[in-house]
Amino acid sequence: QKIYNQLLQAKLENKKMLAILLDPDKVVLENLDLLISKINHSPATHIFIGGSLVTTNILEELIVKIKQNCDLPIVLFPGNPSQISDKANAILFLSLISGRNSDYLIEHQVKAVPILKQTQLEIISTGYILIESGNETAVERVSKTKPLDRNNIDYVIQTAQAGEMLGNKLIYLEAGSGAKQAVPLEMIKKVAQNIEIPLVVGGGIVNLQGIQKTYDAGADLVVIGTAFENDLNFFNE
Ligand code: 1GP
Repeated sequence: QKIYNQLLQAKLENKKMLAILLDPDKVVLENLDLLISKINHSPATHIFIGGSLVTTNILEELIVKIKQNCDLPIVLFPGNPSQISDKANAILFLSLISGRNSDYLIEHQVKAVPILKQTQLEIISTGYILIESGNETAVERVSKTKPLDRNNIDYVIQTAQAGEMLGNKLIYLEAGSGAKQAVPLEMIKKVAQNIEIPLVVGGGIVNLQGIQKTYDAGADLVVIGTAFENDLNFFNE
């Protein structure tokens, strides 16, 4: 439980963490050296890898190449059980607890077990909560679930608390990749106040001020995907 223990320790010391999310389908392997050098010069503490339609071949090649030149822990953020590779360090074992599609609540997880049993991956149980963000995001489309109402903070708190009571080790508030609106700061604040486990927030955060505000609201780890993908100098701002 090395990576999770580091997350707990960081939370305890109020050290904020940052994950850069790489979608293997969007990474151009020829540009990987530059990408890795930008990551190494960024404040990132973790690399998350995942996407909606990734094949394992690209995934493994990408992880191996990153590991050659980068020491950050690599955490899988899979859309389905085909996106598991033992080349990574850990996996967010997600259950989409905001949705009512049993495939994403438990079925994919059951199917993933025989694959996971053959790996040494650290498994981090994560309550994944999709929040309405002003546009239909890939998570909503692929999972065929409705995001939670961004104005109904009480229901989101209760969902997060249910995840914690079920044994989730992390709660991830997700607006969706490329979201028009990020998770509301007031919601982050209230959820953070009402759970003990670390809080991950991502989706639609497009500048450094947005990251800072998300931390100030109570997030322990922020995920940045699209903004860095579009501009490798994002962190030089
Ligand atoms: C998506 O939370 C992540 O799963 C990151 O979203 O691409 O909008 O940064 P962005």
